[in-house]
Amino acid sequence: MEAGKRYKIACIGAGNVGASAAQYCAEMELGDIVLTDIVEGMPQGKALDLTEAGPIRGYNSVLTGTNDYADIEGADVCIVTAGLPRKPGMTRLDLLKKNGEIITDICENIAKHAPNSTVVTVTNPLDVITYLAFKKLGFPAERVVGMAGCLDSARLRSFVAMELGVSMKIVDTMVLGSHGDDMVPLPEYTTVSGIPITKLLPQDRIDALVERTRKGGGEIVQLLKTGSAYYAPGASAARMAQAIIRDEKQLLPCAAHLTGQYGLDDVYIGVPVMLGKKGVERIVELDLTDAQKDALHNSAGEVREGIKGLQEAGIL
Ligand code: TXD
Repeated sequence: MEAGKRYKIACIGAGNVGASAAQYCAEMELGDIVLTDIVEGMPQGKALDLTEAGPIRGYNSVLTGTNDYADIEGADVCIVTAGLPRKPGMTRLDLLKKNGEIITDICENIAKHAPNSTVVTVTNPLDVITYLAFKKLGFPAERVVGMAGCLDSARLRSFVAMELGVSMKIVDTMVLGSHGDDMVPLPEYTTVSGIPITKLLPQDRIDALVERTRKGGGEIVQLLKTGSAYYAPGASAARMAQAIIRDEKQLLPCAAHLTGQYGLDDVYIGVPVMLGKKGVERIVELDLTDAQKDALHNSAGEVREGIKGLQEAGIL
């Protein structure tokens, strides 16, 4: 963190996750925040509403809303949540193409107006979209990183804490792989004050918590009936922005560009990443069991399928 510098965070997509990320960034006073969306008035309204919460919550971030990408000029971090939800009758591939077009347009604008920023992608399908963003932005891979593992691990951490009746603050975990059903949780790296949960819980309970994490997004969708999770996703994106802006060198699970690590090349997938002011400053390679390695490779296979879909559609 440079002394005296005011940082700027652009939340591109001011829907549920984007606005929630903006709120958490403001609460942590990470910098000034620009909410951007195609819907006229909505980002402006949310920015004003969040500004009016400032005196009560005691933050001094300046929040603005806009429909004009020129306003993201000079952003240090761009959090990209823009996209469309899947509509009835739409296949996964239809959604990928639609969101692929949206992300392509956004990346052109980020490259033009915030060429030195670090980009945190959130839009689904996360790993494929992050790869697309990396290709379209033309930024070094260090400055393009995807948010999913932070959320998946936060879910597992909260489930473990609830199960054991301990504070969430003392539960830590690492979740690898792509976002969704193909995630690869690592129970032996899931600890309570340093004690692996494999020593605290029977295998069937660990399996149940891992399964609940895998389906974590769906559980919320079912309860909400309309829309999907946004508090924890927003908090996770803000957590990554915090690690970057404050140069924390935090080890967080993030979608990063692999170039041979874990035996995978030229794909984005969730791995432990050291996040600091340069973005992805290091990718940590853990010793995995053969089953975990296979699961990670399966996960990467799914991501490659998505990338192929974008290539066939002429988007990549
Ligand atoms: O772990 C993760 N990565 C995720 C991902 C966790 C939760 C949500 N995840 C995905 O994030 C979700 O599947 C979506 O793809 C995004 C955003 O979810 P959110 O719940 O915030 O969706 P909303 O509320 O529909 O917001 C999307 C906004 C909406 O306001 C649109 O008007 C806007 O995106 N949008 C655009 N903004 C700017 N520019 C363009 N072109 C654009 N198109 C749509």
